[in-house]
Amino acid sequence: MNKVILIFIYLFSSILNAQNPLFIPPLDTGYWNGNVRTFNLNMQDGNTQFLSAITTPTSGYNGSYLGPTLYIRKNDNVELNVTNLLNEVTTTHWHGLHVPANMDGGPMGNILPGNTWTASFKILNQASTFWYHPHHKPNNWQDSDGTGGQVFRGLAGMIIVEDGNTDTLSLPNTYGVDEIPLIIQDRAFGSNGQFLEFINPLFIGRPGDTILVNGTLNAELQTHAQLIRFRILNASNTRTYYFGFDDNRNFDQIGSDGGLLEHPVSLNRLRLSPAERAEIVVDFSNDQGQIINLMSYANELRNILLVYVPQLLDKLDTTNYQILSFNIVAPTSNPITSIPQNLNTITPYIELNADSTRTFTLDNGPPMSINGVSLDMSVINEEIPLGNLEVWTIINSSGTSHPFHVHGEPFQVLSRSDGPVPDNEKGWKDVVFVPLAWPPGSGNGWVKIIKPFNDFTDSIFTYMYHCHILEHEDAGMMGQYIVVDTATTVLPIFENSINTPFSVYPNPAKNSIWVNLPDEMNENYIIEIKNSLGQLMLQSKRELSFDISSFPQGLYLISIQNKNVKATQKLIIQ
Ligand SMILES: [Cu+2]
Repeated sequence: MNKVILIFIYLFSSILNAQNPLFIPPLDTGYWNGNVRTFNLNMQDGNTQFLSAITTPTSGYNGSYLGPTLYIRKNDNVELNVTNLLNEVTTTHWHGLHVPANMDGGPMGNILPGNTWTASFKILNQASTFWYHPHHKPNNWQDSDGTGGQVFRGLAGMIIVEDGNTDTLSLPNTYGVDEIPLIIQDRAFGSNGQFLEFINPLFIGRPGDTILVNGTLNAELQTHAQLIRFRILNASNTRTYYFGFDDNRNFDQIGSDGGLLEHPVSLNRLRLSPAERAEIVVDFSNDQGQIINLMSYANELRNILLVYVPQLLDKLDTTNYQILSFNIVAPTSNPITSIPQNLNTITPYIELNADSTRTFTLDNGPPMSINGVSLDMSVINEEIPLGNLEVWTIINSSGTSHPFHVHGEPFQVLSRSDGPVPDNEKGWKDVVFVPLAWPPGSGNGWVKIIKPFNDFTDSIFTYMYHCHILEHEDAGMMGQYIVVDTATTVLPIFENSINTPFSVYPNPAKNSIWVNLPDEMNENYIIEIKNSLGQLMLQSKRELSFDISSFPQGLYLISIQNKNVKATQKLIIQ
């Protein structure tokens, strides 16, 4: 009897520890529609087998979990048709790409169930690793239709941009062979195979106790005894990793979020907080026949993640653990044998040349906030003149560290409270780890960044800045900015002020609105309400009060028109 139980336990634990071949997301180079590189992405629900003999309800792009890796080249004109086959409102944001605000897919870019949103833009970014994921604002951070809930279910994918520079550099670049995407996530599983979202109820986050790489549990990659390039994306909701190899070998970091570094930087540890990316090259050429493990040396990092409430630290914060195992086999026939020492030219911005400085103070609240206010979709927090170069100081007044992300162009890191800017951070970034004060009680942690605001203006559609712990962003640690051309933009027509020719009450609204017209427009008017995608939601020639209770939350434009006047303003539906 005991023997039977022992055998059963042995079988069960060997199933749990069995290595599964690392899944490589398919590379999608799109199709050409004229001179436009076109992609179709369906956001859909499904079931995914992570565990043996049991499936997990999940969501993905063009599949049940994660999505294809999109391959794009700088200067391409791209069109991405994103169809929402989910049963809830969502958006898709192109994380790190510098695109017009109305193509950015932030919380204003709602895609209703059954609808397709077409994002079209030209790729201005230089070669790097980017990603795409939903960016929908929930009512409450725990709601499943928020960014945190939707990404946790599996909605995320990688974007690779290449350019003329990477064409000339002799770097490993055969996708799936010597160039491997690694999408790192933590999840937890319930007894029916379902994802468990809140295993640490003390924490505003969705931490897991199990690592998935490209959606593979206990992943093993059979790879070659040569230089292998990894594009690492931390697509976890909450968790920061401290990568290293179990033989403590050095590796070269060649790229950060927004581009290649100037020169390879040799490291044996790499910290990556949520949404950060790193390209590294590892030399396996002397390792044929060996097993090498990629680890997270999280226990070495614990003191800088959070200090004031030790109960918040979980198993994956306080132990070192395996991320992925490499089984090294023979090299390919023509391997890359060395990497160039000059990878990119990065001209540092000069702090003294900044047009403006701003500070952003992150606070855990409650409620979570930036500069004392939680996200309010009806408030534009910052108005930035087109062409500005700005120094932003991100101050962390809380007891936990936060990865801070700014939409739009990438930025450079000028200085940080926890020491000199490390060499692997002296490149293009769009997420920066803002440490807590260390040692505790020594004031605030902070990071100073410098960022340009070029190319696109929009007085209605906003860009976001926020903590990229997705639950912090969903809980309100997020703000909105617009970029305005001060020479040409006439803002008042879109503002709710006494100068506008009509008013809407209440605004923001929940169930119904009333429109007050000026005298000169009392006859023969048309009122229209369009959603943020420009779709007509309502048109009326007579009424002045409207039931809007069925409209999804978000930003709308309400306009009134007669033969002489047309006026438009924002309407926020909560
Ligand atoms: Cu945060």
